[in-house]
Amino acid sequence: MHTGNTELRHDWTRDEIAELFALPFNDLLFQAQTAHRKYFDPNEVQMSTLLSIKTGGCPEDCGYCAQSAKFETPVKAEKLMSVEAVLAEAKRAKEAGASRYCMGAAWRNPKDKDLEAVCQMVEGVAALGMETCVTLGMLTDLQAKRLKTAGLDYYNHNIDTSPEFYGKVISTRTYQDRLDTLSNVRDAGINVCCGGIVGMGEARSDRIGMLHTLANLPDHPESVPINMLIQTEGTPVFGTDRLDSLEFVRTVAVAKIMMPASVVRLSAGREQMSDETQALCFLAGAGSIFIGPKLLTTKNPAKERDDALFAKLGVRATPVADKTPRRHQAAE
Ligand code: SAM
Ligand code: DTB
Ligand code: SF4
Repeated sequence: MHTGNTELRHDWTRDEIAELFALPFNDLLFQAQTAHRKYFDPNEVQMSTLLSIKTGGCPEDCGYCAQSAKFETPVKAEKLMSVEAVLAEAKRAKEAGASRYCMGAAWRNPKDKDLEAVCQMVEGVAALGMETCVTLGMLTDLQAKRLKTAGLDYYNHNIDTSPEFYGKVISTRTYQDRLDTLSNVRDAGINVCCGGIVGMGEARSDRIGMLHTLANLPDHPESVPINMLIQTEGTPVFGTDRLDSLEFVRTVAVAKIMMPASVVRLSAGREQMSDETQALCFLAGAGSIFIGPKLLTTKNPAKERDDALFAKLGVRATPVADKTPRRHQAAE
């Protein structure tokens, strides 16, 4: 049984992961916080801001997503934003304290012409002194290389859930499609941001299966977003029972123990979470969040609420100039 040493493992069994999930809560959180401290400053949280550069009208049928054209949701399809408009938003996010700017597009995959516009956005955001991240759907190896030459720091592409549950949520592309894009991103030398969503009606065994896939990739993703499902009326998963908050915290903690050198991101769902749940997520090793009033199409906590929470917890933002979270030296 793994006890939180500094070795990065890629040979986790599902039984071992189930044992971690079943630990008494205090033991689990202690182990996760201990693992976190080997690599990160425990009072620093990296802050990113998201922007939907191309909203809605997506041809995919991801059952959780308000942007799919297959479902009747309140989200209206829009065109790709102009480079100037994106850079103006990025500047505001930097002034509000974000060190990374993440741009998302509701595409199955980018057309080469659109990719050129995204590359200009990446170059412009990097020139502002922020890290860059984009999430554009599936990429070919050439497209991944093109993004790398534009200076892209991170590509977000989630496996979303376990291989078994995946087909219950998405039918228009396969788990293997996701893995192929991740491998193209990795081979291009771009940092990988890959995680998933919980609270879609999956079983604990699916959360185990999801973390099993992530930690057993040839390299752990540098960033592992754990999203709590945000329910939108009209999507197939709308009306699913809300996942217990402590099970969410457990998922963050197990992710941290399995991938201690990765930044586990407390991603979608903070708006609906209590301060106490968020504090437990930080204790469980979440080292990164989204700030700003909006995620892609849904609400994120207001600045006043976040500032008050960070002050109460003594949490500091990873400085913008630092760009990457500080890692303790001995650990790698
Ligand atoms: N279209 C691209 C794709 O799917 O790869 C990029 C954008 S997509 C919105 C990025 C990720 O956001 C999804 O993979 C999913 O994990 C997450 N996401 C989307 N809708 C969500 C929701 N309602 N609640 C929580 N996470 C969500
Ligand atoms: C990720 O894992 N979570 C972010 C980001 N990657 C792109 C997206 C969350 C989307 C939440 C629903 C919305 O705002 O539309
Ligand atoms: Fe499209 Fe991405 Fe939403 Fe799936 S998650 S429907 S690919 S925007």
